[in-house]
Parts: sequence; C-alpha cells; structure tokens
Amino acid sequence: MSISQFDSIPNNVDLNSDRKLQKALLRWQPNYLDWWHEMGPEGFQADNIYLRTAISVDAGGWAHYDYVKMPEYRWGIFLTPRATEQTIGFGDELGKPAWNEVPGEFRKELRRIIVTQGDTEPASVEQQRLLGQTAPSLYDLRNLFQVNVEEGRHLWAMVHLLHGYFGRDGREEAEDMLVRRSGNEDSPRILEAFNKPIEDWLSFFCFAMFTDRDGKYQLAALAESAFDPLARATQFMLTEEAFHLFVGETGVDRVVRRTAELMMQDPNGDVRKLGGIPLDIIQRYINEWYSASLDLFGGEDSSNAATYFATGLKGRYKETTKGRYADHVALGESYSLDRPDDKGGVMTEDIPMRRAMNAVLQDSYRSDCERALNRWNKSLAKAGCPERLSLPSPRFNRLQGVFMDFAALPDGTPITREEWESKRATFLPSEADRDYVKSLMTKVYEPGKMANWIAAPAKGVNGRPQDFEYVRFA
Ligand code: BYC
Ligand code: FE
Ligand code: FE
Repeated sequence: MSISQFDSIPNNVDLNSDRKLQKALLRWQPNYLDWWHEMGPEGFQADNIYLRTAISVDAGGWAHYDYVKMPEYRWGIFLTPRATEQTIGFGDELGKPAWNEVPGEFRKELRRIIVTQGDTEPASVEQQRLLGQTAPSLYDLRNLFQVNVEEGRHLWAMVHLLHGYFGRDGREEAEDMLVRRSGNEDSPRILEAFNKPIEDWLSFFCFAMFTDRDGKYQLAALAESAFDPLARATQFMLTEEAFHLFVGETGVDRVVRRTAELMMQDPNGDVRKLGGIPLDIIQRYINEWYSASLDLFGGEDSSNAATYFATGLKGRYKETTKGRYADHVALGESYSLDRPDDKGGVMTEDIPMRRAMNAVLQDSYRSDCERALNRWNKSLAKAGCPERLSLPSPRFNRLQGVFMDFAALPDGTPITREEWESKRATFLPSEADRDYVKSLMTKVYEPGKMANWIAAPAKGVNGRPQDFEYVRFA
C-alpha cells in the first residue's frame, strides 16, 4: 500500500504524515480484509450495496451514500473534534487537563477497556454472517450490511488507538482481534453475549435493540474518558450507533405490528396458522437478549468500576451534561443495591456509589429499554390487541453480577432452581420456538416486498423509496 492508498482511508487523524501509524496499519489491513472475507457476510461480497460511509466529522455532512461492494468499503478513522482543551470531568483528577497520551500507571486498564470494546465489533459481524441468506426484504438486507461494515469501522477505531498509543503490545492486541472467533471453544470472543449464535432475524433485531444498546451506554461512558483520544473516538462511533439502535427498535416493532395484525385477522388470534410470530415467542426472545445484555454491564457491585471512575477512565452516562449529576467525585454517596440474601430471597444494601457505577449505567440503559417497550406496546394497543410485552427483572437469568445463578421469574419473584428449570420453556426460547422462527426465515429479495412475518418500515433509507433497489446483485 502506498501513501496515496492511505487517502482511501477517510480520516481526520493526519494519517498521511504519521509514518509509524501508517506502517502499523499497513501490516494490519490485509489481515483485516482476510478476516472480512472469511468471517464477514457470507455471499454478497461481489454485490453492490447502497451504503453509508463516514467521510468526515461535520455534524451535517459526515455521511456519504452510494453503491459499494463491501470489501471495497472505505473503513475510516475519525475522532470527534474538540473546540477547546479538554479537562477531566469526574473522579479523583476532576478538573485537571485530559490526557493525550496514555499515562503509564493506567496503561494496563486502558488497554483492557479498549481491547474489550474492540473485540465486540468483529464478534457481532461473525455472529450475523449467515443472516443475509434469509433477509425478509432488500431494505433489511441492506441495513444488516450497513451495521456490519460500521462494526468493522468500530474495530478500526479501536485498532487505531492500539496502534497509535500502545506500541508493540497494542499491535499484538490488534492482531488478536482478528484471531478470536465468536462461539469458538478454544479462542472465543471476550464477553459472553458475543459468543451466542444469531441465526434468525428476530434474534438479530433483539440483538441490535438490546446488545447494540449496551454498546451505546458503554461508548457513552468511554466518551467521558480522561484519555481524550478514546473519548473522541467513541463519541464519533455513537453517531453510527444510533442507526444500529434504530434497526433493532423498529425491527422488533415491525414484527410486533405484523403479529398484532395477524392476531386480529384470525378469530382465535392464532398467528401461527397465518405465518406470523406469536407474541409469547417475541416475549421470550426479549427475555433472552435483555438478560444477556445486562450481563455486559459487569457486576453491579464492582471494584473495577470504582477504579475506572476514580482514575477517570470511564464515567457515567452523560457525566458532564449539565444538571444530570450534582457531584462528579461521587465520594461519600451511596447506592441502594438489590442483592440476594442468604435465604433465597432479596435484600437491599447500601454500597459506596463508586462501586455501583456499573449499576448506575445499567439503570440508564434500563429506562431507555422501558421507553422502547412502551412504544411496542403502543403498537399493540393501536392494533386493538389487549396483550402487552414487558422487560424482565434484572434478577432474571443472569450470568454476571449479584444475581448470577439466582433463580427468579421474569417478574423478579425468587423461586427454586428446580421450579425455574421446569418452567424454563415458558420464559426463554425453546428449541421448538427457535425452529418455528427459523422455519419462517426465507429470503425476499424483490424490491419493496416484505416477508409475511414482518410489517413494512415507515420509510426507506436516506429519502429513497421503499421499493428502491438497495442491493444490486452481481
Ligand atoms: N462476560 O468488576 P466486574 C458493543 C469479567 S457492546 C465475561 O463485574 P467490570 C457492541 C470482568 O472482565 C459494549 N466476563 O465488571 C454491541 C472481570 O474479570 P477480572 C462493549 C465478564 O470489569 C453490539 C470480572 O468479570 N464495550 O460495543 O467493571 C454490536 C469482574 O468484572 C463480563 C465494553 O464492554 C461478561 N459479560 O465491567 C457491536 C466497554 N462482565 O477482572 C458492538 C469496555 C464482567 O476478574 N469494557 N466480566 O479478570 C468494560 O468497561 C468492562 O470490561 C465491562 C465489565 C463493563 C465489560
Ligand atoms: Fe459498534
Ligand atoms: Fe453497533
């Protein structure tokens, strides 16, 4: 790759004049492309997709839409610009200048955060690689690929930080990002939810709704970081993330609307006969992906979280937004945390606020999810359907945190493990549920047409009509 080829990497990090960074990226890029060909969307690599590419950091004109073959996508590197020198917004170093280099004493922690963040991005592409073959419409097919190429760019964003600020061990970590594989027994992705298979589109929409939304909250917490390059990189990632969340939230909503419509059509409300996804299956998918996504916040009572906050590595959601938090030091405050008691029940305990930072972030996330649930329930009401969907309790089905291995119903009521296991199929997807959902997944590639189990979107992409040819097959 010559320097002029670096011009094909849109960036605002002055790539053209940074020889060392060029060299590191030059060695990494072919491996990235090998990974993309092996683990990116299967099939479709030669097709022309109507995609958005980030080409600048202007709030108004950062994105460019055109047909592009995915392997030729211009994965760029962008940091949100700063108008003034940044100061640290929270923790023990509050008010001091933000760092433009990695402080030696926090190097290990910072690298770990960046690696954990970076690892999720290619993981999600791997999880979704077969979905194109069963897309319910060209519109959805294009949206899937949009999400996939942008997750690829998010990996680039983290690899840029590793190459640019961490030297040799950073380069090694960047290589390892392309070695781990979602679901692989010997070298899995780092966080659990990124090793779960996503084999149908209801799972995909739930993942984009709940798991990408964890991404939003983690990125927002990192956008407060005292390490300014990380703060600026994650801030820019959030602009793309908004679309992923849109795909998830409206995707589930379209399934719910179609289900409600079919329920009203059949005198017994039996949507299976009409080829729809029953509401109780949708509820079980919500239960599964919401609980798996809560695990991504880490423990609610966490010394890691306290350290990250104290040292300025990771803040709260909108930490520096005026009026949201009275105190950015968070010493001497406490948080009332629900946790299991020793008799199989639940008690409340006050813990130091800094130890509760993962719980605080989880709370912000939960209210955002509640808002989306309300929206889906409005769709049900509007269709005349009396049933409602709900968000399970944070005590339900947890593999991380204080309720790890605790047995509770989706409403939070503690039960015995035996009872939980015997009722499992009523609150989590069974094999039969998955098989039924999969049986509905057949590709619909005719412009403007939708699979029977999902409603059409409200509008097309970037002002294009619904029946636009979002994918041109080679
Ligand atoms: N799975 O103190 P604890 C996204 C480990 S998604 C496995 O409770 P901490 C995206 C933990 O490492 C956003 N292990 O938690 C979405 C620790 O290990 P050690 C991704 C876990 O450290 C869709 C121990 O348990 N970004 O962008 O405060 C598509 C105790 O940890 C898990 C980030 O996660 C788990 N779920 O918080 C594409 C941000 N949870 O120290 C992309 C960066 C905990 O005992 N990561 N452990 O060996 C972090 O800030 C933190 O690592 C976590 C964990 C929030 C994940
Ligand atoms: Fe991402
Ligand atoms: Fe995302």
